[in-house]
Amino acid sequence: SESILEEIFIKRSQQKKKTSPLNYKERLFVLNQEKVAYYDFDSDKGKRKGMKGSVDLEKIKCVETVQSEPNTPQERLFAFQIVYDEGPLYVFAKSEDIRAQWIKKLKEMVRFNKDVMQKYHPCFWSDGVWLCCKQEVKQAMGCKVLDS
Ligand code: 4IP
Ligand code: ZN
Repeated sequence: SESILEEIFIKRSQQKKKTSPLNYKERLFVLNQEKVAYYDFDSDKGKRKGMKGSVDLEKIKCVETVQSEPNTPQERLFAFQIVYDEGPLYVFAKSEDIRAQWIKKLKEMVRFNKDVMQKYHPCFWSDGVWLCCKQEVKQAMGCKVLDS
């Protein structure tokens, strides 16, 4: 279906396996009516390459900013999270405005999903711990209430 928003973002690897590396990749993100998908991108030709992953909108439980850590590199200052069954997908926008635009649009589109979260983690899951609440289980209940 037709794309609603497109933007080049940096994303953090989701680390779906215990052995997955922690790294950051520049990807072209495309939001359409069904999903948010990210693609490999040829920056010279300015063209979309293969799809690397996607999240079905109906699976999304929360879309919020993420508090950046001290000494965060400039290109990762404007973080947001797309939370679904697999956990959080961390995405980094180039500006606060672009981040706000995506969060607003995504929130509108997932508002009536089942299992939307009443609580979330405002900081990163990092090295086996939630930096906000220090809980050591990835699935641990969020520590901050969302005013819906
Ligand atoms: C990969 O690292 C990339 O970061 C993947 O991101 C990521 O998949 C992988 O995590 C991670 O292992 P290498 O390229 O060094 O192998 P992308 O798909 O954007 O290329 P995600 O799931 O984040 O898309 P796991 O968790 O899938 O293993
Ligand atoms: Zn927390």
